[in-house]
Amino acid sequence: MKAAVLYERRTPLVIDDLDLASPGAGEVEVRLVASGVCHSDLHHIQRDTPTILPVVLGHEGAGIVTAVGPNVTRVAPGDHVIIAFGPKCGECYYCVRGMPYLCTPARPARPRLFKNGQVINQFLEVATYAERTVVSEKNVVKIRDDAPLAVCSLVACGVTTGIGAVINTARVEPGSNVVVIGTGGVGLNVVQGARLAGAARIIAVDVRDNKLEFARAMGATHLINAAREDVVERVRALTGGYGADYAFEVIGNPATINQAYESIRKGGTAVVVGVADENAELTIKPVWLMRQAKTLMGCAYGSARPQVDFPRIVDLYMEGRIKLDELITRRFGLDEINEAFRAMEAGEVARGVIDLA
Ligand code: PAD
Ligand code: ZN
Repeated sequence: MKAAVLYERRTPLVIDDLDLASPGAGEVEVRLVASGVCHSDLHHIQRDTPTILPVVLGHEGAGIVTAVGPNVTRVAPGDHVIIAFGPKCGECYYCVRGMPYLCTPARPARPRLFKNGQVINQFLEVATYAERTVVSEKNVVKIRDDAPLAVCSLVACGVTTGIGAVINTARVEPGSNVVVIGTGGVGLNVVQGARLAGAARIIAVDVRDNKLEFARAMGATHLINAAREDVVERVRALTGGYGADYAFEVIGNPATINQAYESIRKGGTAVVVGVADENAELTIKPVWLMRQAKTLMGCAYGSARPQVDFPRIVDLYMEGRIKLDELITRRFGLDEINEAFRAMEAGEVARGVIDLA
């Protein structure tokens, strides 16, 4: 079975032949159809993170169930599924409180990928840059058969995170003024989440004009190129001098998190979606946090409950209420995965997708 392996940080992924375990109790095997290319994967290539190498990256996948182990009840062979990344034990402190995006399982998943007997780790317990994967049945969400799977792969991370940040995390009210800083694969979905929520103004901020044009197509009403314009000043000017009700940072950089915080009005909410470097620190004056009564919040995986949110998002797409096809600028073969990361870094694509079927 072919998969893209990260053997050493800051080196290209290697397309390698790996052995995949048969599904054990509570596990399923999925033939992957597609996997989106998310910046979070790139962070683990470029940065020193807690992820243990060697690892098969990829966490934005969809496919078809090919086999199930004993005691599997949620899905059967032939089912179309979107894969939800990260542990989803269903029993820990967070899972039972409806926050599976914070799942802290008692035991890690067993190793399922091997090269000559050596364990190869599965990124976030899913490892979707591969032809097939074996995951817990709790990591798969059955979806309707008539939804195109390649497009639905994006629901596994970028779409759910972006729309979820607006709907679940911040709970944006109709008529709000919303700023989205960083309109890449995830930020574009914050833009369309804001449209779905009925935001009045959706102010897209990026340093690349092509990204801003993508944002306009997803529903942004105003565009700010941060390379040429003062973001905070422009946002204030567009919001009657007050600042926005909500700002979403979707890059992962302390300077733009500060920009989000400065862009909101008194009593407004700034949401950090971007994943910052492990050692990055943020400086905010607590006295202003108090005086301006602002809220600064983090957003993991769009605060989503995948078993509820994935089918809903797929229905929204199938009813023409959200755009997914427009997110996919380019498709790549598995052997072109390093080129797909280059294209993302160069800002050439809204989202790249690896075709695996
Ligand atoms: P992307 O590379 O597609 O988009 C990033 C965008 O930011 C690009 O359009 C850049 O041009 C733009 N950008 C870069 N610097 C600036 C700047 N100074 N000002 C304005 N715009 C800028 O990445 P992505 O959308 O796949 O991911 C974005 C972040 O979200 C990244 O940190 C990723 O790790 C994180 C993420 N978080 C979660 C979560 O659960 N919170 C889920 C998925 C991704
Ligand atoms: Zn992601």
